[in-house]
Amino acid sequence: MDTDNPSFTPASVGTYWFRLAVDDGDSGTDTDTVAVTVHGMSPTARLTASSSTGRSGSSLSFDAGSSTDSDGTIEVYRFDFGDGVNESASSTSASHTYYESGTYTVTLTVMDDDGNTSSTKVTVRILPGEHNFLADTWWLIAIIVILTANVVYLALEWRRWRRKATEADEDALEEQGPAQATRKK
Ligand SMILES: [Ca+2]
Repeated sequence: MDTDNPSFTPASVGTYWFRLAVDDGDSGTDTDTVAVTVHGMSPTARLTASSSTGRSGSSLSFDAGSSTDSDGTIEVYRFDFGDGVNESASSTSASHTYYESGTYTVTLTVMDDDGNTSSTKVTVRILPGEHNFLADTWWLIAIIVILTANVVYLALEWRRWRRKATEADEDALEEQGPAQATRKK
């Protein structure tokens, strides 16, 4: 190549040797050699969570399917869920259940067929597990219902007893004579 600034586009991964030879046209020559290792293009990791928030005890799913490698293929998807659990797979998705509330950083690392890696992160917030009001408080509701039924029963009994007592009083007064009954009333 007869130029000061030659360029070369490697077609594949590997080590390339470049040799420079100079000649001053007057029997003066020299050469130099340089090695260049071509690693290939790094992949691009892309990660999405099915939801940015979740409940403890419920599963969240993660999708790495839009990750790319411009000059090859992605061989390994490694999901680190941020709670000490991770999994490596050739599948582009993973699901995970968190058992404690908090904020977790999920890291996806992808590796291409040349061994190049790339990472990305998403953050998910885990809230305490969902509580069912009736399931949690049925015993309290039962006590309130029983107490209320008792109070209503006692109130009705007391009214019936009062009515009976009043009727008995009236009967007693009528026996004593209408004059006295009128006066008492
Ligand atoms: Ca690549």
